[in-house]
Amino acid sequence: MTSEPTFDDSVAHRHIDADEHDDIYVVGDVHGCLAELQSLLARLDVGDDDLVVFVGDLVRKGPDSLGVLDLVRRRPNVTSVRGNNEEKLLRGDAVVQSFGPAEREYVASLPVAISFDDALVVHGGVDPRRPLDEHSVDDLQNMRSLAGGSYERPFWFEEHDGPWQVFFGHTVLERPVEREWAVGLDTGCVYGGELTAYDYRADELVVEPAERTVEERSDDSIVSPRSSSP
Ligand SMILES: [Mn+2]
Repeated sequence: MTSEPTFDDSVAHRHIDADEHDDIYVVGDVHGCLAELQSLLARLDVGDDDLVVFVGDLVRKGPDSLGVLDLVRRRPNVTSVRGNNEEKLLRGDAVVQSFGPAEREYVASLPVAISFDDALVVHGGVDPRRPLDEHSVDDLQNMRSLAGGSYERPFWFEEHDGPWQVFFGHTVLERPVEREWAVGLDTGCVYGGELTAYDYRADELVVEPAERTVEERSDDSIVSPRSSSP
């Protein structure tokens, strides 16, 4: 598939021409873990012609939301989709004390979906039972279980079979999800796991271990991916 994905009018979408970039990296939930993000970006050796796309949840829970946001918004070739934690800020359901109007304006400017080639980056995921243009902002930011309960299997990424290769965060994973049509990158850095990037051109994962555990998370809300279907 070469055409751009189409969305409901309420969903802000940005399409990026992959040909304008050399390396492309997609990075999992950062949640204010600035030190790990700096280490990861140094390892990736991101240049001006490369592209870095975050799956959202740059902020909240971790030690330095402001530092992470500053790093991302300063560079034109670094961008992010809006996660449910950014959405909470915009809706007034959460506050980051260090944020002023400029930070809030930047968060509001972030799209809910970013696409390039056949890749689609959203925070939560897509519902394979419905066409893409029938997804709300909430759907794309919070998608997880297809069974109703938050952590009840099957998860959407176990059923999704294209045509978009979806990169996502939101669901904290024991290890990254690497399936043909779904790549899950939230390996719980803020919970003492790792910060994970996917190198799109090389088709490989780059993993930065957490320096410390900032928040505790119960094991039943950390998902262990099943081995991929053939
Ligand atoms: Mn998150």
